[in-house]
Amino acid sequence: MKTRRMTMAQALIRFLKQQYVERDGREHAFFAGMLGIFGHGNVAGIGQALGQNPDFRYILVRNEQSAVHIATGFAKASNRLRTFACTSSIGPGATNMITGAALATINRLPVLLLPGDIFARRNVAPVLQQLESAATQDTGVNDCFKPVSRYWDRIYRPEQLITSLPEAMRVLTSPSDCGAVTLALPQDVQTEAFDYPEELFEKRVWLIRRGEPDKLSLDRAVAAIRSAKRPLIVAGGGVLMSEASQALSEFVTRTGIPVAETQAGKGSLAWNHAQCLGAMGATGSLAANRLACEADLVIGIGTRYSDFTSASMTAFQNPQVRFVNINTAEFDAYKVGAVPVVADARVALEQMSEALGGHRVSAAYAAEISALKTEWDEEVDRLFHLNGKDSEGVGKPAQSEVIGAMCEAAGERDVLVSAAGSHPGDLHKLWRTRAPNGYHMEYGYSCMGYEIPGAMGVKMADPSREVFAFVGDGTYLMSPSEIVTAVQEGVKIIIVLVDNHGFASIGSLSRSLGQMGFGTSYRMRDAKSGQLDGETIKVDFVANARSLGAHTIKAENLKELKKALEEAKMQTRTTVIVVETDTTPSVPGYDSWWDVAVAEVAESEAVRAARAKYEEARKRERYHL
Ligand SMILES: Cc1ncc(C[n+]2csc(CCOP(=O)(O)OP(=O)(O)O)c2C)c(N)n1
Ligand SMILES: [Mg+2]
Repeated sequence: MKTRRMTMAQALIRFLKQQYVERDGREHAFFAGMLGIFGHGNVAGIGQALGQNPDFRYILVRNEQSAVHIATGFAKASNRLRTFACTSSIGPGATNMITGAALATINRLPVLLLPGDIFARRNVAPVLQQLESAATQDTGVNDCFKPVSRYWDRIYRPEQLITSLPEAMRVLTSPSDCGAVTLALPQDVQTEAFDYPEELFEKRVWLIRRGEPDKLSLDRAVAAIRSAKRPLIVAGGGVLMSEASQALSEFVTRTGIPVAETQAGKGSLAWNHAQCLGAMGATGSLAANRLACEADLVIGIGTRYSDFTSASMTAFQNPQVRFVNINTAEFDAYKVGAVPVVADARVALEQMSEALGGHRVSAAYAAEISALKTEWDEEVDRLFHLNGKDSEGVGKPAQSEVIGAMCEAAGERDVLVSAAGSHPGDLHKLWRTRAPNGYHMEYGYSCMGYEIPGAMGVKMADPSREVFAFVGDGTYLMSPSEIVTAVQEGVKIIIVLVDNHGFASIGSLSRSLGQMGFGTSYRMRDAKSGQLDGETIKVDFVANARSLGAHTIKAENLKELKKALEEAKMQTRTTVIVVETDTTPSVPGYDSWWDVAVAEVAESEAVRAARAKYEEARKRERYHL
């Protein structure tokens, strides 16, 4: 056996450079490089190896959590066919990545995490940043990655890489099992040499399979569709990951079956496709939610049925409703008592289309779909132009007007990125997606702080698309620092920062539960009351973003916002547009509900009233068995 003597870290980098994936005859390098921050736990191992491999791009970031978000945004925008690895030191650098790991795993997106770990040799323990245990020496903070990783290993000896790396790649490239993969790397082992077999470093192409459906399951699904009077498709993120938009469009054009989209699945169809009813569930459109309520067959494609999609299990009220689920993951395919079709979305849609022949929904149902769609499109137009179509607006715009202006400024292929706050709900309802992956909402973990690094990952995946990050003031204050990395890398994104002085989302949720918005707005502590109900805190976001290196623009009204968006598109540098909004005209809910449990006993009359309403609403929650 031919071998090559290298350190464990050098072998790892050399291996990563040789990993490729292939789907539909197209081949890509799987890793675009490594993101990270060095400390004593990785500088002499991974750091030395990266320095020796300048052709493997290394990106120095500002926060390890953001490194994972960049990798995740990149992986999602690449339909899981590419990602980054992330390196950190031991201790806090490593645990900073845990939030990112949870986010990636929940969203089923591949990222490779390489936290440094304490000395395997142990004789110098406790080392700086080591968590000690009196019960065992075989534990440390990196064990916290276990529940948030799809594959987890600790490399105590350099040769363990040889068996661990293929397992890591299997999981990262799996259409059903992918998520965060964590390989904890003790800092001494990273630097230890071993005679690695040359074969480990040969180019390897991982096939991303398109799973065929089982014939019997497909027959049952087709029979269910044939006998349904009011079928509805719920399109989830799996449609986009499988690049099945065209197949879905052909399937629904032929059959007339309408499509409601989850947060991850929005943009599966262009917004103006005749069968596209827009958002589904708690943040759903009037059209989708009305049809869901009476549907007798729900065809879930690539969806996990989160509570936002099922409106906390109240969305589907037809007593006869049945489900067909097309999913690469058996786990999701079997949810809600469905006929499970464990398969790739595109393949399943093509085969179902063929099996259904000329089958179409009834003329009456088709007319109903079309009328609801028209009604919904008019409602979105109204919310985009609250003061009429020609009004340029005076004073602070409403959030729906900001979304309207961004939608009109964005080109056909441009991408909107968001994650947490009041805008995911508004955007789910209102954004008009024109091309697949044009709507990038991280709503599996809905993590404040994902937006800016996530948008950077999206831009790196396809620099030909303009990328807009929609960011609340709360999110911005939590994590603005990756702007520095965007400037460093010449990655241009447009950040629209909506300043409403705190948490509009959780504030209105709190008020809807009778709690008066306690603790949700940015106010000074008042000397008299002793509470956070003093003056509104003013933060100069323009100065802040400029200090980090961004081009900045302040927009006082809708007219200035539209001008700012045009200016931002011309810029080559990351640009931050700050706009204060009027939160009074909020976007309503449309026949939807979300279960947030209210206090069962309380001194406040308003909370008691909210509890009574809550108990009533919960009666609509159903089991689908
Ligand atoms: C990391 C993290 N912490 C807390 C939350 C809970 N949360 C959801 S939205 C929100 C407020 C977001 O404020 P902002 O970004 O200003 O958006 P707005 O609600 O004002 O639209 C909070 C605290 C979260 N989603 N993520
Ligand atoms: Mg806010």
